[in-house]
Amino acid sequence: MSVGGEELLQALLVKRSQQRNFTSPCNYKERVFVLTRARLCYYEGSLERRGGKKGCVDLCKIKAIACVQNYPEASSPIAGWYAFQVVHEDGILYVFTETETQRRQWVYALKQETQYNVTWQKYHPGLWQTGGNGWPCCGQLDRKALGCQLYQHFARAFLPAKEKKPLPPTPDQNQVMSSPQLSNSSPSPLGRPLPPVPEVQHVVAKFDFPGVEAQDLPMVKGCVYLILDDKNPHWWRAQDEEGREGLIPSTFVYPLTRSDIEQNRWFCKDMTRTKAEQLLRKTGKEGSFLVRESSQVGKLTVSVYSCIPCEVVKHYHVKQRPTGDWYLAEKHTFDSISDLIHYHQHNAAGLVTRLRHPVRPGEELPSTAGLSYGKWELDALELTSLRELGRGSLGVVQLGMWRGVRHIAIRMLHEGVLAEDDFFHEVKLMMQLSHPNLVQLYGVVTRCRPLRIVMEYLALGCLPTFLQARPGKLGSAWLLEACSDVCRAMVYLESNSFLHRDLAARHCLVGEDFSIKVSDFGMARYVLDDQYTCSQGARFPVKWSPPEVFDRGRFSSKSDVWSFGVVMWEVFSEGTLPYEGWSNGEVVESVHGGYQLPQPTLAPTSVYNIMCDCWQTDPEKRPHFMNLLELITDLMSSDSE
Ligand code: 027
Repeated sequence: MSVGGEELLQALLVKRSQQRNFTSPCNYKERVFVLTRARLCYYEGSLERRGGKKGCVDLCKIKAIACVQNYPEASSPIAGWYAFQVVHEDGILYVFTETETQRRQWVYALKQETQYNVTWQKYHPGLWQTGGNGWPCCGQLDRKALGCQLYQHFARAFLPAKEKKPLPPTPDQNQVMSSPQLSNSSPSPLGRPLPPVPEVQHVVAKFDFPGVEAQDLPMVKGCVYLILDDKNPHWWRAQDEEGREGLIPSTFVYPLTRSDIEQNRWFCKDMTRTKAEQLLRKTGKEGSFLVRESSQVGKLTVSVYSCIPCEVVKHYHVKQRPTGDWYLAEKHTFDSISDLIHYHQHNAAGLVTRLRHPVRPGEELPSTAGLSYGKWELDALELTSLRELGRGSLGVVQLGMWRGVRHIAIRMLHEGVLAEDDFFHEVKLMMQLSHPNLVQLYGVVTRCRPLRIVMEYLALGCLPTFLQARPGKLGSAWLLEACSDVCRAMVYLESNSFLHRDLAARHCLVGEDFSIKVSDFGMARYVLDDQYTCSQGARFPVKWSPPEVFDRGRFSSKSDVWSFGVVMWEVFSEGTLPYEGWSNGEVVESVHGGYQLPQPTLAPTSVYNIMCDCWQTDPEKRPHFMNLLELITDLMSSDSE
């Protein structure tokens, strides 16, 4: 086969004809398009019987590849088809595909093949209109008018993974990493310098986002978007390749500059050792594996499950030679981590088993802050109930669906249990709170009865029940991690000057990936039941309250800290009720006398000391949540690996 002659793609697509007379109506022709490393050519005939060559564009002459908005009349032969353009030295070729997937495939491949071309600075994202209508994107009437949008080389997103350097440390999760994978100095495979990395921030969609409201920008998984405004932490203004703008949920994307390995099915960035073990054991499949960030900053670990001859989870550090090559087993080294994993998917080569089944939790959509931006009142007709999850004093909680696409938890409020006006006023603020360890509030239904509160759904139920069902199974590393999840949520609330007021293990829920999320934050203020709100009441959470709260009703972040200590106790007692069998009065009396809950059997003294820090009588002496998180994180890293 001749150099560059290998066929990368071939398909029957539609091409818009290149009229010499630019004002005459256009017509469309079916052509067999063939992409090789050197050329994009099109032929008459069919895929089976390719006819004569009708045209060809040398890839080195291509200036830009971009999707275009197709605006045909309904009667047009290409109505409903997807368009892209090939801007080259001699003109523009418009090509139409029947599906979005096919368009993506062609645009992706073409961009990949032309990524080192010197590209045009500006192009027209719109489709040139014949009949005197000009460019729909900018309104200019001259076909040769300068492009109206800067051409971005998105192809960088699709470069093969070459992680020659260790991953940079990530000291601050919130700080967007800006270290480019490809520096200007590194030569490209073709020996030409790479174009400079743009300053603007691009992101890649982790999931399809169909868009909810007109203000939203629909996203396709794997496509790249330009961020125009990220001032709101949860809903960002973004632009797609066609120049359309709109809002996207920030949890659906990751920054383009991050390592390509994150796109792999087996990569679980934030997974800890204990969560990995639990997840892998749950699969019960020989060779289930995942790759995660090790507790040593900047390093990766491969965790593999094997059940032959006996159940074990092995953790292998991904190591690197001074030459830059990666390896798990000394004898087998690779240019990239992706290559390394690929090899061990087929060869055990020193591992307990070969890497058979990539495992990644959270195929479920991540939560968004509200179901769409600025919308807190939901339409009852868009909610469907599936089954009852549980009953509380406020009402029944049901598992449901929103618009048939997203699982939700719906709390149906009993009549008169909540100070409705005050609560619904506060909802707008509470919806702004968004954190991976908080159960997201999605919105409310106030236009019809029963009133409903719609929240994020967590599939494994409430924490005490989860713990009680697994006695002796979880181990103190897992329990400590559960505490750190709760603590992270509380650091977030404290930093937003938001008090929980009723933190207890029963208000913590467990997700599919075994992460813990805190719910019902701030709700206590709106409950009308005297037995719950008044510290003498039978339902007041005395067992979770410090003296200044049950004596004088003085809530503060430091009273939340006391409650957190009790939650730690509940966790390390595997879901046992604190002061079991004691009346509220007995608890008040004992705590006044200096009584503290005893050290749980599973809690090492280092952990119990943290609980006791939370139970200082003087609220000022209790640590902040941030200090607690540091203490817990220190114990976690000294405990494993
Ligand atoms: N809530 N509750 C659940 C359950 C419950 C839940 C929620 N999920 C609540 N978001 N998500 N399982 C129980 C289960 C909110 C989810 N099975 O009782 C109450 C799952 C599944 C029951 C026992 C596992 C073994 C707000 C807290 C209402």
